[in-house]
Amino acid sequence: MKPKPLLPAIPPVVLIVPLVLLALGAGPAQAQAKPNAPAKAKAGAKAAAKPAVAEAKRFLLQTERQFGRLNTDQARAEWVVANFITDDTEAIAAYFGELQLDAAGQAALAARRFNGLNLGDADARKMKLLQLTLMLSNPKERADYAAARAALTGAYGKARYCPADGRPCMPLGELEKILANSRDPAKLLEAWTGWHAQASAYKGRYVDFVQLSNKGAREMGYADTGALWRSGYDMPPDEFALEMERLWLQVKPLYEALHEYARYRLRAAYGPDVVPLTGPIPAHLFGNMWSQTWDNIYPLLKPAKGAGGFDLTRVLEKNRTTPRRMTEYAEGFYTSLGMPKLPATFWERSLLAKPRDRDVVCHASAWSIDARDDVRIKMCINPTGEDFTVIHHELGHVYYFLAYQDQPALFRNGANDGFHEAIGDTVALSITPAYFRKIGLMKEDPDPGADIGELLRRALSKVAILPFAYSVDKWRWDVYSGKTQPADYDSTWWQSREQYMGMRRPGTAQRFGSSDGFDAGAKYHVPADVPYARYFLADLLQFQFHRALCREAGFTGPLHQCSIYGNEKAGRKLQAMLELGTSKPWPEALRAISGEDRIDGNALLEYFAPLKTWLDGQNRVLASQQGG
Ligand code: X8Z
Ligand code: ZN
Repeated sequence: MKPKPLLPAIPPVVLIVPLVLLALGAGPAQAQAKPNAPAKAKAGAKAAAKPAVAEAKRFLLQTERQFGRLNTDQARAEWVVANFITDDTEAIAAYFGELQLDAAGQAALAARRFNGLNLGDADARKMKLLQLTLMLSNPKERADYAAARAALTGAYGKARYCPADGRPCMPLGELEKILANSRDPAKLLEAWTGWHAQASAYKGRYVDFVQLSNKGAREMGYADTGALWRSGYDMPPDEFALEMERLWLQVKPLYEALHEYARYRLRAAYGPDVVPLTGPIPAHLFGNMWSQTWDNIYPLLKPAKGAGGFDLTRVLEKNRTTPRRMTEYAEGFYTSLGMPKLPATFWERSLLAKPRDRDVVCHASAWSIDARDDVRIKMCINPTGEDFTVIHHELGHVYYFLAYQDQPALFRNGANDGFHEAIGDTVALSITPAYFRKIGLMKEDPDPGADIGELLRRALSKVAILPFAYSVDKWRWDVYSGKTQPADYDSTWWQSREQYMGMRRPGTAQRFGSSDGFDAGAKYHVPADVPYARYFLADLLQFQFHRALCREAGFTGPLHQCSIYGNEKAGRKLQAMLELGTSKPWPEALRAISGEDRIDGNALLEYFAPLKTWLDGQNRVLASQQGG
């Protein structure tokens, strides 16, 4: 997605909009914004006399009005380029990106004049939100920044692996299918390497982009872009980094138990020459291009007893479920909670299937074009269990957009970006066997003995992603701070994969990549410059939300058996939080739904507690069998 570090609070496109991120938390923006910034800008704060409160309020009104128009224009331009990647559409998107960057920078500087005035909570928050942005005062640098951003997303969207032996070129979607379905290590390695090699082509552009982005962050007084990103959480940036580490340490033992179990089962499937008994495991064996979720290798990992026989992908394929039907299933979940049906224009304007005749950015995204009812998704939907979940995820963004549309423009955003990512996933946690039975996708009654299988399947996405989601931005923070230099992009990326995920670069050569390699750039969010810490937060928050909503629904059994499908009382509780947008610091939004005011791993750990006991038991047995 085209992030927009520009007009912070009015993300035309969310899903992935870093803009969104920037708009968030309004931490102690004044504290971070050191006074070096205005030195370069004409509209410096120092020159002006102390402004009056009335002037500040007028400024906010005007700014919110101006941003509305600009954001809509930019969202349209970005929609067009993401749906038709050509040199011309890229240039158009870059043009609007540049305008928006300029306007956001000007507004941020102007907002600074009002820091310290007694404006009341809401307006003071708006002023802080406005300052969570980049500012590039030099027009050429602004143009270069916007062009680099458009070119990087385009390059990712157009990339293809073309085998040297003349077989047809393969886009990412086809390579992902090989990763998901093949069990031949050589084929897996070819697909993995074929895709990862693509990113070297745009590494130079990314290096330039990082420099420009940092320049923009520094003009606003942030240490670098990473510090700006970490400032979006209603707390000082250093504190946020510590919070992330605290949360990771909380859930690490569960990940380690899953990783150990996966090792034994992969070793049994691929043999000891491919999967070692100790040390990092080659990354191409986990069923996913980035090894971030492992659902696709469930057949290799499923328990001997209690695996459950239901295979959603098989059912969806057998029913020839269309992309539209998949989306209707998801809509049906939200309406069962008392939420409205999607607007007619959603169906007319969304892109739900991969077009055959042109390049599009297939990475799923949700869009709010006009901050009102013009909401859309863009996703190349396949009839798979994985996409069934992703479509619920995307509609979570869409229902959030719709819920906060009556907030003032600067508050039309998630409580923080982790909240935005967590809503659809919270709903998807209620996709249980009992739910499938209810909506007729499953014909038999759910097998009460299949709990561990269901929990394991869920853990392969929700637990497996934790170290990935934590470490992507840990790596990027070092890139932005300059601690990691371009020649070390690959080596530090793989050191980080090994340290947090227990995985290594596949293949025998280049264990740590090469000095001109850019394996990190093979992950969408890196060239698209979408911050990733949000997914780590979302992974924890969704279990806190799920637990709270299940309680609201009066459910008292184990968390993994709860589905809030059809429960309007739970729906109202969720909707009330969504409607707040980002009008309050996020702990207040969290309190409104769950009574808690800290993001915490305990709900996730509670949900998976029966699985953890089972994994520990399995690992003891498997370790003794395999001589570990
Ligand atoms: O990018 C996404 C969504 C759109 S916000 C499809 N996700 C992350 C990813 O694919 O890497 C969802 C979970 C993690
Ligand atoms: Zn998302």
